[in-house]
Amino acid sequence: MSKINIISPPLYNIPWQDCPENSELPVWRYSENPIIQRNPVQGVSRIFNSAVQPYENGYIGVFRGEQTDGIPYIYLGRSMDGIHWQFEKNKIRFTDENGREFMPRYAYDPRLVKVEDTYYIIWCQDFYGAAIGMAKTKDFRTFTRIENPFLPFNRNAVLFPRKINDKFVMLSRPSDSGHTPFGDIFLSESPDLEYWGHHRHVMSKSSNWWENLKIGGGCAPIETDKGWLLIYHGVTCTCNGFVYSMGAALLDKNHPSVVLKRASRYILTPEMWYEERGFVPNVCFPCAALTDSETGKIAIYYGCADSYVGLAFTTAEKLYDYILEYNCAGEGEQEIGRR
Ligand code: BMA
Repeated sequence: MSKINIISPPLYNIPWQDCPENSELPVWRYSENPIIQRNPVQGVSRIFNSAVQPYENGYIGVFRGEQTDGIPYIYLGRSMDGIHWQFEKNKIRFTDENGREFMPRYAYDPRLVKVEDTYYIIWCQDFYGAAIGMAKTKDFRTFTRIENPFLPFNRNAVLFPRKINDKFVMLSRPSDSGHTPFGDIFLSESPDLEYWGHHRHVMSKSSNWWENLKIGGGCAPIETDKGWLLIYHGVTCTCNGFVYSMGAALLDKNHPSVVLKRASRYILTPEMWYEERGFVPNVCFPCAALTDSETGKIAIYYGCADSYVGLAFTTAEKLYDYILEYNCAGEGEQEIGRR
């Protein structure tokens, strides 16, 4: 196994199960999945595509809750072990910079990223079509909206967990307003989280069948001494609709629009009943990863069939070895200029 070190604080109580014998893929599922069942909160029929962070002595998370009127919003949840969650009854109330209430018409697929001493929630909302919503909090009591960072149409925005070359860095996936049949991952930089520029192309969909329609950022990139480990989603189209799998790549540490390596094979694909059967069948949609730098453990939270939350595990070594073994990054992916 190759040596690779995660650069983050240790997380001694990371949710964990050892790898079962004969696991062909580098990622394996929690045996008690799904960890969140249907109708988890009054007025919410399904929770999926959600993100978590260590907080105080346990964990906190932002959860996509599909209300019983069909409209998605973001709900706050707390957990001691990262597996059993208690949700707040009411959706998160955002305020704008002047303290006035700001509630998007809908909000879905939240990511939660801590940069320095602030937590950022990034989601998809309506701004003349699908666009990126963003808010910040330090205490999970007040949530201040950051005005539309990007133009429509866009989805799957995820921040890097630290500034790079003194800039905030965000991945996103420009799209259309429907069930987008295309899409690559791009990167943008900002000195202040308000003004974004230096937009660069990172990765395209590929000729690998599982990701030959579109791709999109998933978990916040994981910093290692070899570069940024990116766990993302890749989509293919079948006669019965889209299939969402998880993929992995390694981005350059100082110039993360450069793809150093990229696995030609998925790291997880819908196989279990809770991934294959639900409101939208055949969806594994990664949104967050917890990491323990002492052991290299990684716990991935992913949405299952737009109906449940699942937990899956890997290690930095296993993921890195798999990316090296099945690397298909092309030379064009390694220039900065074209981007
Ligand atoms: C995408 C998003 C995700 C969803 C996926 C599969 O376009 O809407 O929230 O999980 O489709 O339905």
